[in-house]
Amino acid sequence: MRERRFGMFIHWGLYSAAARNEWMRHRERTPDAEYQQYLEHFEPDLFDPAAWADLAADAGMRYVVVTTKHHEGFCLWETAQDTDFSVASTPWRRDLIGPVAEAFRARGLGVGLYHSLIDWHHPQFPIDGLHPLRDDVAARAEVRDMAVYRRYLHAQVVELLTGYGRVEQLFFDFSYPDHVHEGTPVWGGKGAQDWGSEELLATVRALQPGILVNDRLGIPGDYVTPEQYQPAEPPTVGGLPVLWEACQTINGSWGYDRDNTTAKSPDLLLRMLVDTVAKDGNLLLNVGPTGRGELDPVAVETLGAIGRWMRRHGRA
Ligand code: FUL
Repeated sequence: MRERRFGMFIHWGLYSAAARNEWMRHRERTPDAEYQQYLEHFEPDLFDPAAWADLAADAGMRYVVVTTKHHEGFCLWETAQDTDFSVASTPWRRDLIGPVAEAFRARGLGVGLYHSLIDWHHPQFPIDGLHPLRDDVAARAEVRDMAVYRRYLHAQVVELLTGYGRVEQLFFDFSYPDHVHEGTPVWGGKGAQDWGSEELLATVRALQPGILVNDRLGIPGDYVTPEQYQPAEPPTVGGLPVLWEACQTINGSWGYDRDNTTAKSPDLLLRMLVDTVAKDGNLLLNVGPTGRGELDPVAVETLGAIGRWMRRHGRA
C-alpha cells in the first residue's frame, strides 16, 4: 500500500444526481418515495471510466477506491442479493464497478473498494439516530432484525471480492460520532457484533489474501483513515506506527455538490500530499462524479494541475 502513495477516492451514487452531498438524504430527511426518483432516473450516460483513470494516472495517482454502496444503500453493481435498490433497478441497468476496476487496472493502478456498513434503505437495518427517518418515533420503535441485514452485508462483500479480480484495499465505513478515535462506537447498537466483524474480516482475508482492510469495522484493521484533516504526527496504534491513509476532499464534500465553490487550491492539495508522504502515509483524494457520470470541471482542473507539478518534479 505504501508504494501506491496517492490514490483517487470516488464517491458515486444516487446522491450524485441530487448534487448536494452524499448525506443529503439524512440532512433533508428525504422520504423514501421522494428519494426513489433518483433511482428511477439514474442513467449515467456520460460515464467514461477510461477518462477517470486517465485523469488519475496523469495526476500521479496509483490506485482507486470506489464506492460500491454508500450509506443511502444504493448498490452500484448488479447484486444477486434481494434488493430493489441496485443499478439493476435503474434505467442504466448494468454494472458500474467492473468497468471502473478494468479501466484503472488497464493503466496499472490498484483497485480498492469502499463499502458502507450503514444502510438507510435496507428494511432490516435499524433506524438509528442518523437515519433519515430519525424523528419518526413509530419507525424508530419498529423491530428490525440485524441478523438479516448482516447476512445481506456479508453476502454482498463476498460478491464484491469474488467478482472483480484482485482487490487491494477494502474501506468499510460507518460514521457515527466517536468511532474514529475510540475504535468502538455506536448508536445504541453493538458495532462489531452487529456487523459480525470478526467473521466478515476472516472471510475477506480468505477470499483476497494480501488485501488490506481499514479500521472501521469496530475491530482492529490494517490501516487507519483520518478524514478531512492532516494528522500532526504519523498516526500510531498502541504506540506503534501504523499504515495510514489521509482521506481528503477537494471542496469538503465527498458526493458531488454542485453549488459548492470552496475548492482547495492545487497548491494546498500538493502540500497535503507532501505532508502525508513525509509522514509515511498515503493520500486518498476524492472526486465526486455527477449523476450523469462526469467529473466536475474543478476536479479535472485540479488534478490536471497536480499532474503538471508531478511531471515537473518527478524523478521516476
Ligand atoms: C465518512 C462518510 O460518512 C462520508 O460520507 C465519507 O464517505 C467519508 C469517507 O467517510 O465517514
